[in-house]
Amino acid sequence: MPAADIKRLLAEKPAALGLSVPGMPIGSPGMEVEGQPADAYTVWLFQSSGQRTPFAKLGG
Ligand SMILES: [Cu+2]
Repeated sequence: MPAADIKRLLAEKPAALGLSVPGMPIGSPGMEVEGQPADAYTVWLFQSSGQRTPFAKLGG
């Protein structure tokens, strides 16, 4: 997950448990593959209620 999203979470301090990027999408930090285009992926916010909502949409 991009550091910018973690910084945004810490700055905004929503009532949430944390962020997740499931599935190790190509092009996410640490998952870059030379010669392969980045996947589109979503950074999910897990709320204290147990619901998840999109926090950021990246790549693609
Ligand atoms: Cu990976």
